[in-house]
Amino acid sequence: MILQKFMSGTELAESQAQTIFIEGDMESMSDSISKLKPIGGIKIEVAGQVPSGCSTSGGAGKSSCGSSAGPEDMPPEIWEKVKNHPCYSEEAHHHYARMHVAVAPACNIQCNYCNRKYDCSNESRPGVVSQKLTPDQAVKKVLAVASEIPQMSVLGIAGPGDALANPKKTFETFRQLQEKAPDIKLCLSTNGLALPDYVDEIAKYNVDHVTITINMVDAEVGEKIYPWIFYNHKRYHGREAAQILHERQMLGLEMLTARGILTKINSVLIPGINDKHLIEVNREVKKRGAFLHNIMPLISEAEHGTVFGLSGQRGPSAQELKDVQDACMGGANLMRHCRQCRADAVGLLGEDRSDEFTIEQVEKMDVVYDIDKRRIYQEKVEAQRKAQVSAKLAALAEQQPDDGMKVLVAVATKGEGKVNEHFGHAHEFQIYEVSASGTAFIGHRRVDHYCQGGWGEDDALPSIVTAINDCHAVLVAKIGNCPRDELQDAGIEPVDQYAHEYIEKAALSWFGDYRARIAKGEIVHQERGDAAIRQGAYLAA
Ligand code: CLF
Ligand code: SF4
Repeated sequence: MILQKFMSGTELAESQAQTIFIEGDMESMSDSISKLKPIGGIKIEVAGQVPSGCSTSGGAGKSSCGSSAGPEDMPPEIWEKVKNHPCYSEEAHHHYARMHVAVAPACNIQCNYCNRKYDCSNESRPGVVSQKLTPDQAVKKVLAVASEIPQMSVLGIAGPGDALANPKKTFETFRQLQEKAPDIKLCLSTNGLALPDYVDEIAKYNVDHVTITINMVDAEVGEKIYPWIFYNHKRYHGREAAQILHERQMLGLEMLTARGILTKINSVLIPGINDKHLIEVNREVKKRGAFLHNIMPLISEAEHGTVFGLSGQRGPSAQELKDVQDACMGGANLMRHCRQCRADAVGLLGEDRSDEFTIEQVEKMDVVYDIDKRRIYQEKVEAQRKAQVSAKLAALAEQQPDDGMKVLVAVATKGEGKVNEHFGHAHEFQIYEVSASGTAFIGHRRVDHYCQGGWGEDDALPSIVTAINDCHAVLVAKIGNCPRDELQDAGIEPVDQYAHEYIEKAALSWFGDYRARIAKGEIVHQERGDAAIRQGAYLAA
């Protein structure tokens, strides 16, 4: 069956078409999910239960907001599932890596923010292209990566089309991996159209984590996002297409919840189309047992050839994204550390080591999958995590009473939860909201490298300042004099005295010092402005 791609209102040439494979009542809610306790004041609901509303007021100050929850916030069996999943646990994302294998090229719907010359934009930034693999190649690659990167804990299938529009390849990959690498968690991402047909198979292969992209719960909104779907051998358009997609997404979510499979909902924030509507989406998915809600910015450029890119539909600013996320606090738990990975991503979130594992390189590798070596390494990671939490609690104990002040700080890190990256080497900054009551991860900002092989790239500096313009300080392992001066001129304090310390401890220590300087009259606190989310294709550093 041939499904053509859609681009700017016209069908693309048959030669660019993709082959698709389309095959194919609520049970009682699973014990595990219905037993979830409130997380940071947020209660996870299941269908049929009355929402309890929000008892929190915002991100900062809550150590266990959303996906940053810890073992004390949930039943042990849920913690076991999320504790080393870098997407389902914000804390884990500093320490554990994921990888994707691009075995799923076809798709069964069209989104206006997608041009499928590139990867599925539901998990990826637009404009990136992954190397497609057969299931056998994919399995070999997973074993190779897991041997080289022992903290690689999750294998996800996230395109480059839709995992469930390619069920044979997706499930054959999972089947082999379940046998050959039983310690690796399996994860998939889907638009949800085919989901109800495959829930049994998802459960059969112990896929514990499923992401569904849900951008609307109202077909009137949906018809502005989805021009068509292909369902039951027929193409549907407009509102009818959006209505079918919506019903299938809700059914699929309910079926997964009933089986105790953790679900994450991805929503692309499209200003003017679904920005206000996402609160409703958040409420509806929470009712149906979603574990996490990941609200991602639309990235839209004409060069991507998407309907939105060509029509000039813009993405949100950093403040607009944060405002929508904050407005959803009290609903389904929020994920804020998504990196919109490519369909063949490898490594920690925010780093991309896919270039080290092309299929040509993997074919030449002598792979020895040593499960004990991986376990020993991961035990060291757990010790490091505990030290990170202890350091944060100690820094919190030293704070003066909370006077309501909250500021953002940018952090340069290359993992392990530490301030351990040079300013000039950072290709992203992690953003934390800090108050005397705590720290909250609120997002990341991609930037161009400042350092280009030994010298500073002055052209990159204005774009870095724009990306972190809402921050009061930037915490780095090291920084040169030139960028230091320019950051200070822009009102952003460069801070390197907490090099190689844990991030939360460093941020809290700087914040305590900042307030002390204000109290002494050495500086005056000023509000910061908005920041820009970088558009355009991601180029691996
Ligand atoms: Fe991949 Fe997605 Fe699984 Fe994670 S990614 S299939 S849940 S293993 Fe993670 Fe990447 Fe964001 Fe996805 S950061 S795009 S949320
Ligand atoms: Fe593109 Fe993914 Fe939407 Fe399919 S589901 S059209 S691959 S963004």
